[in-house]
Amino acid sequence: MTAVKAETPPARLDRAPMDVRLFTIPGSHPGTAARLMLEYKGIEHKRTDLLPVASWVVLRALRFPGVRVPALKIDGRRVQGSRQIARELDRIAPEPPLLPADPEHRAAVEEADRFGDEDLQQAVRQILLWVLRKDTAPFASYAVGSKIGVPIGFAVKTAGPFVAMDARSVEATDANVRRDISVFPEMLQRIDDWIAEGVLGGEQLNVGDFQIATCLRLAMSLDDLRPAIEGRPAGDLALRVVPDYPGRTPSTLPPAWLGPLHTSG
Ligand SMILES: N[C@@H](CCC(=O)N[C@@H](CS)C(=O)NCC(=O)O)C(=O)O
Repeated sequence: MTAVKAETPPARLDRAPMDVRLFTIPGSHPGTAARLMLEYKGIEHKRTDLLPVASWVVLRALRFPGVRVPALKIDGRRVQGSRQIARELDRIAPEPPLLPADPEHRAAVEEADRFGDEDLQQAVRQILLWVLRKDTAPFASYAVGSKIGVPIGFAVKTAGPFVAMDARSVEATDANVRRDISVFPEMLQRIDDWIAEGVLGGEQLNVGDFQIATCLRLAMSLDDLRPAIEGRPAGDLALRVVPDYPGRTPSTLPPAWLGPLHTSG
């Protein structure tokens, strides 16, 4: 199916100007979700791209409560986490809403948002970090369009210990990655079902769309995962909501682990 660009409404001019800065990491899926939700709301903002792990120190120094991105400063206030950011954006700029008003639709979108934030996001993160720990070279491709403050070649050369720390911190172990891959087809089916039910992929996008589409786009940057996603409703949604996503990682995962992706659907 042809990718249709996400409809970005015109920036609202009747809002008092705000000083907004997004802190993210190159290729971060929730970081991209936060950026796209800001754009969807027409909220002008600046962005600081941080290197993984170094981000922990910077966010602490900036007095954010946690060490993960996305982190947002709005007129001096600090909001951290993609779900919290979505709700704060709806509070400060209600139109267009990220959470639908209809209670039933809202509950379904909230569950999709939770699933994206807790389940899908972590599965994709564990798989990517497992792969990057074997070879950091693809990291450079995720930094295209980012301003990380050091030459990307230098960042890649020195990335090994940081990626290893990051992989440890998210428990990107063999067992977890094998489990992630084995449940991936069920996850994709769940997303296809939400699209069929109108929870996701409607005319008006919602937080679940941004949360899930960005995870899928990051997953599609992995040559091992992309064929399982593209050409189905979940893949079409990903391309519609996130037309551009940096990064490409060649096939790296042991072929024996990929069996569940080939036997599905
Ligand atoms: N579920 C959280 C996850 C936040 C998270 O783990 N972000 C990752 C990037 S995707 C991070 O900050 N990692 C730190 C690092 O890589 O050093 C959210 O959506 O905000």
